[in-house]
Amino acid sequence: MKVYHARNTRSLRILWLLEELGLPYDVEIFDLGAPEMRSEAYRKVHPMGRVPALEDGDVVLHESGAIVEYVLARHGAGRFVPAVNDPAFPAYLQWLHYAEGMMMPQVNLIMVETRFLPPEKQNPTNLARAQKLLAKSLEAVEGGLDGKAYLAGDFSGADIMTGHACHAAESLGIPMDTRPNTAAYVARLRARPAFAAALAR
Ligand SMILES: N[C@@H](CCC(=O)N[C@@H](CS)C(=O)NCC(=O)O)C(=O)O
Repeated sequence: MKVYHARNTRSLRILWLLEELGLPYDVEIFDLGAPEMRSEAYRKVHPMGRVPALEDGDVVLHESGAIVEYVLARHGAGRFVPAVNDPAFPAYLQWLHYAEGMMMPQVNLIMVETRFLPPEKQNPTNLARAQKLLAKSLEAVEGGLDGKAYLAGDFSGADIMTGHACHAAESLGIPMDTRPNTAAYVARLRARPAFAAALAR
């Protein structure tokens, strides 16, 4: 398998998952926003020139959540996914999708406002709104973690998705002191050897 990756982005999820599964993979690393990401060749892999993307033989996939589901279904040997009849399965689906549905749009906005736009184009109102919404989206995570180490029973693909979004929120300065479950969760995820190995690639 080959993963297209840029540091400090969602593509970390795919490296992390493959490290958790102990699967071999190649990685091509872009500088985020570099012209190569918009090249004709790369647009055949990812039509929008973004990361992550995955090649697995003839299969070419983009969308981090779809890649997580694909890798687990084809190569996971049953790991990191509760069975359909497992009581944790509905929560697994919810948190697998919550990351991209509720959290990452705000993470994107904060990144754009604070890191990519030149100062004269930055909009403090948009930034404040995104920070507020991202903090609000963490309330559900905080509740979902009550009495639990992971979001859906044992560590799962849901933690790769929403756990990574929590890691991103913390890295962007969303306060964690009022969210003890989430703070401990982010620390727990970062302490996993596979997470560290993915960061090191
Ligand atoms: N929903 C997509 C989002 C992909 C995405 O927006 N990736 C960002 C990095 S986190 C990117 O490649 N940005 C580069 C750009 O916008 O030019 C996914 O989960 O894969």
